[in-house]
Amino acid sequence: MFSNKESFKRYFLQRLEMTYGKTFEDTTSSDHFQTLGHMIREYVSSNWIQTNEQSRNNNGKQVYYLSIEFLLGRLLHNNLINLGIDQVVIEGLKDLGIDFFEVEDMEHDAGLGNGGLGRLAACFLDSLATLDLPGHGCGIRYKHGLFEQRIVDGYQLELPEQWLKQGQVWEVRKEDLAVDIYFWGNIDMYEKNGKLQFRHLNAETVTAVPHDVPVIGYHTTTVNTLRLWNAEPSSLIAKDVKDIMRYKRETESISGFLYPDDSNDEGKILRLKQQYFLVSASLQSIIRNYKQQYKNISEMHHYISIHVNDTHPVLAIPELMRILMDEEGLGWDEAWEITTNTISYTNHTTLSEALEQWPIYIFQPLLPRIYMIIDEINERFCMKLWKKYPGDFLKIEKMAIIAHGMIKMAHLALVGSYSVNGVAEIHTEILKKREMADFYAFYPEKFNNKTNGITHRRWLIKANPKLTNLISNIIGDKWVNQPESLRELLNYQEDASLQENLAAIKQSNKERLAKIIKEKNGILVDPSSIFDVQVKRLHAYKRQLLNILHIMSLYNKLREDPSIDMEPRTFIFGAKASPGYYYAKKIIKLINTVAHKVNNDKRIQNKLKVVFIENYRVSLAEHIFPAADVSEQISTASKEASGTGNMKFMMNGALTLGTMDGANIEMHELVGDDNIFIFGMNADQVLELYQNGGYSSREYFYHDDRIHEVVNQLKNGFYDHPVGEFDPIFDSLLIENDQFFVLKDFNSYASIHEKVNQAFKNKQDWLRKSIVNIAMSGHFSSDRTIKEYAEDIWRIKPYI
Ligand code: CR6
Repeated sequence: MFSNKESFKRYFLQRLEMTYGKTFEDTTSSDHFQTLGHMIREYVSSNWIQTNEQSRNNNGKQVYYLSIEFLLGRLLHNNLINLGIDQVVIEGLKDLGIDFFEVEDMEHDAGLGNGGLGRLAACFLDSLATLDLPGHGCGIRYKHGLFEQRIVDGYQLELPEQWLKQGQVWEVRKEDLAVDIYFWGNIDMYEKNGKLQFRHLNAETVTAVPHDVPVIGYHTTTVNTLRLWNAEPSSLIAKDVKDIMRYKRETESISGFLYPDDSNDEGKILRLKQQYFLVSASLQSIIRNYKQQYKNISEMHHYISIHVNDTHPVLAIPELMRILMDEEGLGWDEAWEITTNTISYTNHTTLSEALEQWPIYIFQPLLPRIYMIIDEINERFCMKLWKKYPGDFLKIEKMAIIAHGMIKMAHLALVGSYSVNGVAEIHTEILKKREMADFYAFYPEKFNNKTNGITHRRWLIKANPKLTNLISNIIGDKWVNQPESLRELLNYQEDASLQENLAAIKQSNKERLAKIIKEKNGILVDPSSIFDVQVKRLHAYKRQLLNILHIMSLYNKLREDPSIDMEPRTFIFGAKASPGYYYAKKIIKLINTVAHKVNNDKRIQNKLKVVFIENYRVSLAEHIFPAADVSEQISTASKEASGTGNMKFMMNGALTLGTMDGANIEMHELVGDDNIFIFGMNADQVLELYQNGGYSSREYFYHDDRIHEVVNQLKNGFYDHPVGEFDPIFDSLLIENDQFFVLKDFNSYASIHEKVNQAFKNKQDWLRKSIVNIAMSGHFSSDRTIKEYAEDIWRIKPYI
């Protein structure tokens, strides 16, 4: 049906009429989207079946990637590109008078994630399928994804997200593969044939129903599966209607909404329920599949790898133990051998507030059998520690999985897995040397680094088709399958016609974004100004505050002398703050307050504009990255584990202005000093300051006029804000001694901005720098990352 334009048009019209029973003229964009989506699903179904068959027949190892988040965004256009039928469809629709991009707009983003961690999982799925690797995702089908952000009077408001409202074209509900999950109740121990047995009594049962989404590889026949679990009531006999209603409500709330936290531990019982729900449903289904194919459960780890994305799915360790012992009848030692050769774990942060811990008093009643198993794992681990460090109570207490009434999920992950990786070189080093130093000494062989990556198919080929064509015209299209060969562009960095074409493409991408800003914000921005962009979650450590304070100081300078030498600048922000994160929401209000004044000040001759784009999400990001000149990656060094937005900007030719943090360090190493703008303290300096003290933010406040002025403006109503509005920000800087060194890094930040200002004047050299960045960005394709996971951690091979 997609072999050529004519056949596509015929099928499309036929399907449209059959489904909606109205004439073509009466159909809507939404009808077009639904029809196209269903056609694609049908089109891939034979490859989907075939991929499943392949994995059943070739006795190869499979990996299951367990993640509490998959931030997929939209799938239509990506699926078309991966299937190689995008042109047929776009042209075919055009013949029918339909604008494909209007149809694309009908798709709701699947926002089943907060930020980097969830988007990483989505990029990984794309790379796994494209590389023909047997790797599948397991997640939760949240009814409401990440909240929709509205900005009203400068403040963030949150609305429930409704991606499922019009149904989901991509998913297939598989009721026959549902499994039951047990919460609460008590464990009955009894003896049978001289063996201790465990039985879960009086449990509350929840049924997990899988909804499978095809994951389509790029120009290949591989179609892997993302299995999203929906929580539903099981056929329970309840006493009265009220009871049934309560049970139904509580059950459905398990997959009701995604927790809107990023880098933060959310200690809620519902969150724990979600975690166990995901893990138990996934493991039951993985083992059921395994047993259909192989007889011997003792060899499971040769055929299956289970990856836990951060600690949220770490209960996979005790759950696998439970199944192997209680259901498959293995003894502890054998079950432990299998488990610790099956599970691998990625750590995504060193922020201590993000390290999950559960109080026993909450955990034990909810998951009684799982608690018993964790307790036993802890006992045995502590015994080993005792052997190695006899008498060192302090160390054992520090490393124990259970201590002071709390269960430490990261410790459980470290003990129960065979591989532990960080997500950028510096991050892994910090884990080894600092945060997890004791564990590194005990299990040095488990630790390894896997620097994050992004799929260049979505973030370059889809998001920036003009740049894609330009690159292929210069170096051919080998880079599409081997992104590292983008390096060949280095030979053309001085090429005047490439530079010119690149400039024209950037310009047109900026015009497209300017149009969006006009429509959404009613602000006119100049597409020839420098687009300086910071888009990411709002968090103190990411230092959006540093950015806005610097903008305030630029504004002060301009007010004094509007004729100063300054390239016109448009500062663009996009960020959601966790609804309960009061401080982060104040920063959003500050950005909008500054924007309001600056954008309406005629005296500064449009040299400065500030825009906060509402409801930042994947589909918007696809318009933002290609339009950026400058990428702000300004976290306090040591705090950002990797970052992945930094890679998307780089791939689209923006120049990075950043600290030596996360993957910025590897970007710097690849492009060299001349092609990146680095500022501020490095991680060692920051960590040293945390450890030994000696920083006083007030000194910077009192001794630096520029800092003094902007910080005072938070208090003195300069921005026409209500009294006290920004006190929490003021206090964080001066009373709480500026935990993220905003004031300390301020001058260095302002200087590097001045350097950017000068560099932008030299158009040719700027474009050369931009080419170098694109050329070196292939290293950050998630294909590279996934190959490393596949070879070093999972030991899986392609199907074909
Ligand atoms: N917030 C890190 O902070 C990293 C991603 C993906 C994060 C970020 O630096 O790029 O994971 N960590 O590895 C967590 O979510 C815990 C993130 O997205």
